[in-house]
Amino acid sequence: MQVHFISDLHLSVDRPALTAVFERYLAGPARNAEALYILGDLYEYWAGDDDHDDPLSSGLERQLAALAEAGTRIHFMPGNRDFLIGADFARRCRLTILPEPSLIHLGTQAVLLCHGDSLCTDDVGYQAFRKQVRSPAYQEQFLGQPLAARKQFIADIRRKSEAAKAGKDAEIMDANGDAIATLLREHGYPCLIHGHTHRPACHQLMVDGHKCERWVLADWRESAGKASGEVLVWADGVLSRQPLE
Ligand code: LP5
Ligand code: MN
Repeated sequence: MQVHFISDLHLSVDRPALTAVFERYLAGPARNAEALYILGDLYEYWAGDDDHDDPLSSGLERQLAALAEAGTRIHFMPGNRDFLIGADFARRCRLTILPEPSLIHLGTQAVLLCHGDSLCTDDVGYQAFRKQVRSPAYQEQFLGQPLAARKQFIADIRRKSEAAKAGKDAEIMDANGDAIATLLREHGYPCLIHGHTHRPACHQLMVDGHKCERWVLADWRESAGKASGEVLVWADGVLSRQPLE
């Protein structure tokens, strides 16, 4: 029995080789998993569930549904890029949307899942932005606008975000130790799996005398037409990283 974890694919029509890696994964290794957890930023951005008429989205939705049909339960947790993914997308892909954070069990091991951006508490500018765009009232107002206007607005945010990131110290964009400890304490000191920071690692830490592990998922990449990804696989009680091409 296997359980798979992926995040930060940032799929977009501009990265066809990356989409191909994901398609091969869905048709191949993912079929060995009883459950697949997608921990956010599956897409470069998501403007609303009505934004799916391009070949990228419609093809991927069919392939996710085919994986579910073949017996893999698919769970999606929103990232900071695709938190507008909603019930229509979930129905089309035959997946369930998980609240953040979510506590699951792998055998006897409790495992807490989150995207990871909520842990970056030193990034005060981002946390203020996050609070605003995660408000249901703000999202309702945004989703009420025409798709073209939403895409334009997102392009503007992305430009501003890239400019803001260029002026930030790398350290403030990493997960904060106190935020991690608080989250683990609140959930009974489980193992933690998250993405977002693009700093894949397995950290061993002590919280209130409890030994905990924090697995940070790798981001998927495409450069000069060559793409690669990674899946964290739980099998026989052990977590390990498997490269994807
Ligand atoms: O994604 P990544 O890793 O590159 O950067 C993030 C933070 N940036 C973001 C913005 C997204 O990348 C792009 C937007 C995605 C579209 C989602 C749909 C939104 C539609 C509106 C919803 C109702 O998340 C970046 C972090 C970085 O992670 C590391 O943690 O630093 O945060 C920023 O750079 C944000 C800036 O600090 C402040 C905000 C600038 C944008 C201002 C826009 C003003 C409009 C007001 C709307 C609320
Ligand atoms: Mn992210």
